[in-house]
Amino acid sequence: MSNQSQIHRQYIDGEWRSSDGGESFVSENPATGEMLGRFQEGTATDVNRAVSAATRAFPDWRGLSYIDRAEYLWGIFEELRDRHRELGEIVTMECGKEISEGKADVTEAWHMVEWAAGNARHPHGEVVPSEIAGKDSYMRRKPRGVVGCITPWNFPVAIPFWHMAVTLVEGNTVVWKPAEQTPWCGQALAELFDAVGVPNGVFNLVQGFGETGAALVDHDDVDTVLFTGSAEVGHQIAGKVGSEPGKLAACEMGGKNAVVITEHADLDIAIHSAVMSSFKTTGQRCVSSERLIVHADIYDAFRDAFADVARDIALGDPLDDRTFMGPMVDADQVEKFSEYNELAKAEGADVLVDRSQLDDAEIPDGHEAGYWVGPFVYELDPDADARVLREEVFGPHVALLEYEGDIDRAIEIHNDTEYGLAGSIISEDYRQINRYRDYAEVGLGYANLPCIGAEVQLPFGGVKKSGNGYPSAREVIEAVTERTAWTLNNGSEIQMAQGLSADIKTGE
Ligand code: UN1
Repeated sequence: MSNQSQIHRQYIDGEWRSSDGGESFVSENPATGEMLGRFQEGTATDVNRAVSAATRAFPDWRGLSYIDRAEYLWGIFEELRDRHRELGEIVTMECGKEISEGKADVTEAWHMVEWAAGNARHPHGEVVPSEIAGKDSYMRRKPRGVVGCITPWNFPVAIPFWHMAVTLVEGNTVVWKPAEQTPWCGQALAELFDAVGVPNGVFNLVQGFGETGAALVDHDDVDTVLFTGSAEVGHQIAGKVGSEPGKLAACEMGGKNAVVITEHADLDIAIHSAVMSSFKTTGQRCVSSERLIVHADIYDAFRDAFADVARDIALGDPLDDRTFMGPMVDADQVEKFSEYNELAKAEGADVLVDRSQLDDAEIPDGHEAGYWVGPFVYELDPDADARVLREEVFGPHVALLEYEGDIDRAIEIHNDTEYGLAGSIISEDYRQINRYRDYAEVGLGYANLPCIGAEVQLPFGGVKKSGNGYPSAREVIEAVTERTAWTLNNGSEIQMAQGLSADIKTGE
């Protein structure tokens, strides 16, 4: 538990500073309803102070070598590893995902830090030949300046490092606003930056809600915004920032992801992959699958087995390692889940499993005030004109869609959504797998695996409504640097490419 007697402050310019306003908010354990800590809410003035500090820190920070900047990150890498269990428990207590997921979140964070800091010693850019023998051309990168990072609650340690690790090593400075549901994780990470002695102003933390985030996005001196979260907010940010010359937003948003299970699937792999894709993190990953597209030849066997697991899946205290599903994150998320479950019924769904209202006996002792739900699984015609087949719920809400015909029919159903983040195919037939690989509209694709669990050394990003083309994790580098195509003349005369004359002609 964070120190309950104090109201945690913002971390600005290397100091814990009191917020300009008098407002504060609490972090709550979604499994128990217990208060975990109280945090000051950042105002536009606080954001302004943080951005000024980051702006002042930028020239010296960019003046360090990549390797010197990375040294600070190695300090954070050590801390994340040494405090794995403790930080994993904080993640689990604050966002409700079970302990193996809480710890994996911290592991994913140190993997990202390791990638970014290790990359400092790797070649950056390319040497490119010129048409003119005496010219050398190179691709070089420069940092963009102050980067505003806005991160979600469901990966409260990993995703901040997707944003910040590469950003800092590339020579930018950061102002970070964590999700309002997970301020304690924000506090814990700011304490890490403080402990390793990152120069003042290079990293800054402001806590708060959407208004605090908006002040960061709107700030004139924040040219780059990294956002991971809901499509609704991401599109607002992308629209706003995109209309301002010189500004850039890299937004990673949700999905309406699917697992395709063909007539050539191994049934055990299909069930295992579908259960993990739909129910890990209680369905609250942006890569979670809310659609299972199953061939008619295997449909009945798959449906019966999947529904059996959904009826039995172990809900419980997320700190107990026998638990598979913890609670949802908050009351709003439970309400959204219930609304979409009702909508599914209204849109003609045949409900197979409805554990949206749990019996008292299913709720772990001492956890009555938590946000408990179980799986909601239904069958629907894949051609139904139904919002539940196209809109993201962000919960254990899963449609079983039976199809007939070949792999192209499955891909047609798969692509019938505005989103395009993650997807998976289960098949023993390589031709079906390759067809799906080439035509499924996703940024992250899997075969004979769940559609979750991307690793940091891959770019993480979606297509269509799921992202705006600047993937995060490894390839956030594209968003936080400007590339220069640089050409140097080694000769003593100017010669031009493309046969362009370099002669200066005058009247004489
Ligand atoms: C998210 O779904 O919100 O691919 C992020 C995964 C994780 C990250 C997911 N590495 O499941």
